[in-house]
Amino acid sequence: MESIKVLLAGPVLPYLEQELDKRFKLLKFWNYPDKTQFFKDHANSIRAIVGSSGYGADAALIEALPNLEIVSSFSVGVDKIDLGKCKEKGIPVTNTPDVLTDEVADLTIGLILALLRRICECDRYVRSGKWKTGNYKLTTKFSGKTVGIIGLGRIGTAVAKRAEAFNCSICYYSRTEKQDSKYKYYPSVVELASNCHVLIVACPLTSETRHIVNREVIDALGPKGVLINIGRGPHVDERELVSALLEGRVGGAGLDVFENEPHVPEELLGLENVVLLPHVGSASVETRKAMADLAIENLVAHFQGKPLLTPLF
Ligand code: 8YV
Repeated sequence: MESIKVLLAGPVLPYLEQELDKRFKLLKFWNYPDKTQFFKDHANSIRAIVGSSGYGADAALIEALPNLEIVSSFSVGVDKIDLGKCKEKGIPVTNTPDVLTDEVADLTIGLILALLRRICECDRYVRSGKWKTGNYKLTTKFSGKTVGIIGLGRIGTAVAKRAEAFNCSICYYSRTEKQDSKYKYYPSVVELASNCHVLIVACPLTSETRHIVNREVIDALGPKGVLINIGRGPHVDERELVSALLEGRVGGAGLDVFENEPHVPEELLGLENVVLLPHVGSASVETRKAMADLAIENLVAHFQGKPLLTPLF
């Protein structure tokens, strides 16, 4: 397999880069600034692309590689891959579901608690020495609140289970009602937002879910509600969220993802009712290793002519 050319779309976990490099002829796309020359030298011989949540394969890249056989993503979200183009060309796409579900769900609960109980703010209060002279602010209870989840897939369901342990009532929005779910279904995101305290975005990013949290949804959530985004930045109309936070039209936000990562709107940096994380939902040693191994195993299976472990198609 050492002679099979695999294109790594962008920098990823060093472990994944090393392990790919051991097994394949790995080409790191960002190491070739002269793309014209790169395509002249390698376009006909690249057989696989490895992508991630940050770097994928758009239609132009897929078209440029006539012998591309597979795209393996080191992420569960595949919004950076042109799935339509892959389907059209019969190129299978794999991702890393399940192995990161617990990690992302755990972080979601952490983000809710950090926001409502002001954990980060309290930490800053102690570090700055203010505890010796001042009074800390009271916070908001999480247990027993109503949690609304946009997208009741693997991650949404894992978050729901955890929130149940906090005696929360759970409701959700998804395109269709889940017949086997015990949670309350709302057929619109606005209705969901009007009926919950904590609104969580946990659906895949597609053209239909882009800006699924818009001004109307944010206003429906209101000053007593908080938004948690562990999906993708573009799920939320960030300009509208920033205005709502500045104007006090929404209670707060816990954000692991942003529209233009790693750029975070300047206005958010000064607010105490937000918790801002650098897209770390899956970022534990254990989980990132499991994701990397799965991304590699999918490639190995493909080149050994075996069934793919986690194919999208
Ligand atoms: C990324 C993620 O994979 O799985 C996803 O969709 O967003 C993350 O787990 C991770 O940031 C590496 O790109």
